[in-house]
Amino acid sequence: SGDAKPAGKAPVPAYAAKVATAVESLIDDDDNRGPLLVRLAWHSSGTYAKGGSPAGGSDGARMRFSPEAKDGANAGLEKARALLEPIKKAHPDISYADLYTYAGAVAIEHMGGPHIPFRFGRSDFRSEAEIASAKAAVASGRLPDAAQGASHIRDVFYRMGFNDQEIVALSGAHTLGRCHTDRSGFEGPWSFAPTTMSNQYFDLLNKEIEKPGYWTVRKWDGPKQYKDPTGELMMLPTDMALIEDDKFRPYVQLYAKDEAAFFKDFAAAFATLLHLGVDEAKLGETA
Ligand code: CCH
Repeated sequence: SGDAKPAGKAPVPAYAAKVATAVESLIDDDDNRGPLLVRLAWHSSGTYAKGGSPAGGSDGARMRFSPEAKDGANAGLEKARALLEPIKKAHPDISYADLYTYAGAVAIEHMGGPHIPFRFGRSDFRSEAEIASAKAAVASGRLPDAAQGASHIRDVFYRMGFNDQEIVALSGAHTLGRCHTDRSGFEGPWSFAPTTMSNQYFDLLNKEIEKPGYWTVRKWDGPKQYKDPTGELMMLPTDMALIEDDKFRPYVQLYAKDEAAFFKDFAAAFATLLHLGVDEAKLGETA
């Protein structure tokens, strides 16, 4: 018979829209959850090493188990995973690995950002032992250290396969959310609207270029961070590195001027990030 379809990519699963709605209501319930979900998606994916052994990345949802569950860089993300647990219970067919990344994509769009192209198909490890026997355990140290500078940022993101423009675009996620002393040791939000996706982070960094001295080192007991003239906002040393570095700085200036360019570049780079290390053959159609 002539109507057999060639084997192709799996269609977007039927649960996708319901999961998206459930994630959106989590964000609407409590303003602080969207940024936390974006951080979960990023830390799930950001362990990737091009050509690395283990490769890392979001496939497998290893953050539920040691060593990633205990990585200090992931402090606070147990809260994000707990928030998503009822959604996993209600939609058991979605893998944790898809859920942890998809929730971040949904959160970006629901907070006013661009649509993030997303493909389902990741699978889950079921235990620490299974991760160990697959030699897939990723030791701590692959996620960036906020106390460092441009060369460290390049080491980490080049390892994932990103270029300078993509590094700056991805960093714009810091418009969202805040630092917590009991998680990272740093304190405060980067922007005045931390639950709205915008280019405000770049606008605030650009103020330093236009008026040097806008950001100053905060005098306090905690780790080195910067404060703005209002004293309400903060920047990390890695954020300031984006304007100190000659190759990063032009992208900060571009995105400060042009939010549409930021959204377009962010959507592309964040989509790439969420799919790093996932076998192309496992991934379905783009949602
Ligand atoms: Fe980030 N980030 N991030 N970040 N991050 C923190 C919080 C968020 C670094 C350090 C920190 C990205 C890149 C970097 C988010 C998204 C992204 C915190 C505070 C630190 C420290 C954690 C706490 O205390 O709760 C460093 C260093 C880099 C790169 O060099 C990238 C890339 C993304 C996403 C695309 C989001 C969102 C948050 C807010 C989380 C919240 O709970 O509000």
